[in-house]
Amino acid sequence: MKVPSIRRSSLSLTDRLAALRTAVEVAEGRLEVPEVRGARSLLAKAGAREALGDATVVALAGATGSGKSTLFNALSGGEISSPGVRRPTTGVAHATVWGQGADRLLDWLEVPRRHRHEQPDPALDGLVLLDLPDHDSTALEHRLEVDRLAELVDVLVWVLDPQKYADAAVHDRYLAPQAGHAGVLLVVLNQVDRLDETAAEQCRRDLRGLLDAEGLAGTSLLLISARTGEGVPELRAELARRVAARRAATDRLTADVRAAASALEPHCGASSSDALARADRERLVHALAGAAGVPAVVGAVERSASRTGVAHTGWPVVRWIGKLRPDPLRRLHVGDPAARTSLQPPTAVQKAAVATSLRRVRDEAGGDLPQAWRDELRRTVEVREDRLADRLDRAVAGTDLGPQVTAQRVPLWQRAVGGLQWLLVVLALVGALWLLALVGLAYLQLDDVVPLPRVEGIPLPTLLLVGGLGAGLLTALISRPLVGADARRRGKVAERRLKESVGTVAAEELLEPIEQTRADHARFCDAVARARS
Ligand SMILES: Nc1nc2c(ncn2[C@@H]2O[C@H](COP(=O)(O)OP(=O)(O)OP(=O)(O)O)[C@@H](O)[C@H]2O)c(=O)[nH]1
Ligand SMILES: [Mg+2]
Repeated sequence: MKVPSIRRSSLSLTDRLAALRTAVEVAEGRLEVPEVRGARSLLAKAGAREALGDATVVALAGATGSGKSTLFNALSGGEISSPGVRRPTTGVAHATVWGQGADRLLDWLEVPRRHRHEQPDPALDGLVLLDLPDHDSTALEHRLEVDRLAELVDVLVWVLDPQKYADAAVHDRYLAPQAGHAGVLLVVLNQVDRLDETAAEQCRRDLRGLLDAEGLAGTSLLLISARTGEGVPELRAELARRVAARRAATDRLTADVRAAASALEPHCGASSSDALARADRERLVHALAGAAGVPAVVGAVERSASRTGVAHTGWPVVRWIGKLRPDPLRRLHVGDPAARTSLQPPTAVQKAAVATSLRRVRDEAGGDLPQAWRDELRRTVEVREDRLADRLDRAVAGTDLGPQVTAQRVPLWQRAVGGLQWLLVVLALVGALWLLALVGLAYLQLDDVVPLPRVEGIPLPTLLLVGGLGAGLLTALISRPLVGADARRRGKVAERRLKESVGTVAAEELLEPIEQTRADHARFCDAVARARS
């Protein structure tokens, strides 16, 4: 006994072909292996069958009143399409489906009226029978509908009746053009119950002669009566033969698709590992940051902040010396995304660090993928490596290093210390001038006239001069480590922002393409598995 229902409950041929097509599309330009080429040519061969799937679509066509709907009902085992006395009766196509599925097919054929045959009939499993409107209709849309569906179906059954079987419209327009495609055509002469045996035989011979003359000698001709059921079993058997032939072709194609998918499977390998390890990503960003000169920029930010800090909080007597040196940050030309920086190109060591961390990420992403996909990952990365240096430099140039760096903002405490320094200078100056005045008074022997104020026994002008200078120096010394800490803090902010920029470049140029390739690999494997299932 046949067990088509078990096989058919698995994936349909259409779905399998679609899966194989997905696999081939993903592999396009990546896996140039013979197996992919094999699958591609199989798909080309499958061609239009893909749309129709495993079903065998049979349409009943003919003139109005020839008995299409009556025959359709007789085959379908119930009154599905109403036959009628008023012509034309059937306006839209009706369908009866034997077995499961076919919904997508009928959507594609745009047949809205559907009926599922109740009694399972293994011989007809997979048959989709359509009752068409009349081809010679007074209603134009009927004719268009017939022409449209006649193009799409597998088998066209022409239902003729004893009165109009020789109608030139049918023969010229529909039957004769099918010469050479005799296999897709089946001609039935209906309503033979209305003829006696001699007349029926006469009609049969006459019609046979017509068909032969049209080049349709290979087309079967059956005499039937949809009303009495005469000849209907023969028609059913003929349809079963067509279904079986179609099913055999489907089975063969299914086997071919499965074989093609099996051949692709070795290019799938074990599933790749999960998302890239955070540590490897970080190591890559760190190496890229090194090559892009991030430490140099951070160092310049720190030195620049130190220079400004010292310029404000340093001992005014010597702090101008620092200003003679140029700002290290300005020299690097950072802060303009459109410009190139003046950073040194990466050293051999930095380049090697990038290459190593990139290889690690790639190897990890490659996991246990087959060689072809690992090669693909390598190519994905290589393509980007060339423009990486330029993108990194622009990213570094365009990074906002923090408001304090960009606006060269001096912290409030440094301004306050700067003010204090000037105050101390003024005090020391007052002390110095005072002492100078005392020297003058002593010269004029007037030093006893003006009393000299003292603090704890120390003359006030001396205290002002020495104290002012000493306190200034001390303030500068105390401020130094604070300036350093502030510079390092700014350096940290700059470093974080620079690494973010480098991280974005790494993600866009390297990590995302790698992830994309991995996702494509997963899609490929999934499609292969489906086509093979
Ligand atoms: N005697 C006899 N009458 C039939 C037979 N088949 C159909 N008829 C009758 O013919 C008339 C037309 O039948 P339909 O089945 O509606 O014809 P149709 O081809 O579907 O017509 P349209 O839908 O208009 O294209 C009905 O009255 C049927 O009862 C048959 O085998 N013998
Ligand atoms: Mg009808």
